[in-house]
Amino acid sequence: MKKTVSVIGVPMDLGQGRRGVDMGPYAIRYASLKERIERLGLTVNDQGNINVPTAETHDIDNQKLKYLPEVTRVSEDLAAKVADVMADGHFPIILGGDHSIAIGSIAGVAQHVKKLGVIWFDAHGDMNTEDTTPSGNIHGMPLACCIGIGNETLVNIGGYAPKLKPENVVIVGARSIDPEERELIRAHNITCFTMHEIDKLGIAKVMEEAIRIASAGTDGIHLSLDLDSIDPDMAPGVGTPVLGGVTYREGHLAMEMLFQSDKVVSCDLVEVNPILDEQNKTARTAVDLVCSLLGESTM
Ligand code: 6HN
Ligand code: MN
Ligand code: MN
Ligand code: MN
Repeated sequence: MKKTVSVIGVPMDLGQGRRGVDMGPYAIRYASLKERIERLGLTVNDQGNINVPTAETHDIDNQKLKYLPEVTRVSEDLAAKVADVMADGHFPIILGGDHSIAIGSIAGVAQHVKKLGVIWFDAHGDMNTEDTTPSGNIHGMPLACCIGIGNETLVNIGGYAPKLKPENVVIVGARSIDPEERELIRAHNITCFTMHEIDKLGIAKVMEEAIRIASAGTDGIHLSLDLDSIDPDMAPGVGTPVLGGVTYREGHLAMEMLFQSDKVVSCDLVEVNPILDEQNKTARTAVDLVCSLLGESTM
């Protein structure tokens, strides 16, 4: 585990339709992110926020991919920032914002860790392209962009593509996948552990497999943690909640196993929307989980 953590906020709400997720970085900081990580003996370097344009100042000029120019600009800025802190030897924690920010964060990480695996904790697949999207919302597309399919501009953020090999990508916690998205996941041979597998095999077995697949032939794992992977009882403050999610304890065991693997090099915490939340519960869950990822133990 690296000794310095760099926190990068991305107040992004242009990748989906519900306002308030732009306040996610503030909500997560307010849940004592820095203090909690410092208690683990790590140094925390808060880099502040990446500048994100306000929705009111821009038109949705493309119904297929809403706010494409704005999301592109933010993704490029974020990729550069993440690459910079990785070059300094830091562990980046990127605070969303909606999940479209993973396009930029992974572009930055994979610039350093060229053979990168990803564990995508999510109720959704985020594997839509501009041809399959039912919503036009870019937060439903970041994983597809990272494996090199979909909109050309988004696929090439950071000036290179693809960022990931599908064989090193694992989705965990899925329970709401669009029909065409399912076809893409299958066609690209991406491993997807849905809630069905978690119920049946148990989270320990699922994570053991997920870590094995994401680390096979790679030099590190990026964790993209969408808080809607967690059951709405512990994470109600998300834009697209889905019943029947990962429990609080399952989430913790997953993070503890990732810590023990010593493979994780970076992570995103996304989709925390304080306007939809109950007394910042979702941000607090996010902080609890990331502390487990960084080695907080129960005794
Ligand atoms: N997320 N599959 C839906 C869409 O609009 O493409 C929902 C995506 C949700 C994305 O939660 O990050
Ligand atoms: Mn620097
Ligand atoms: Mn997502
Ligand atoms: Mn999701």
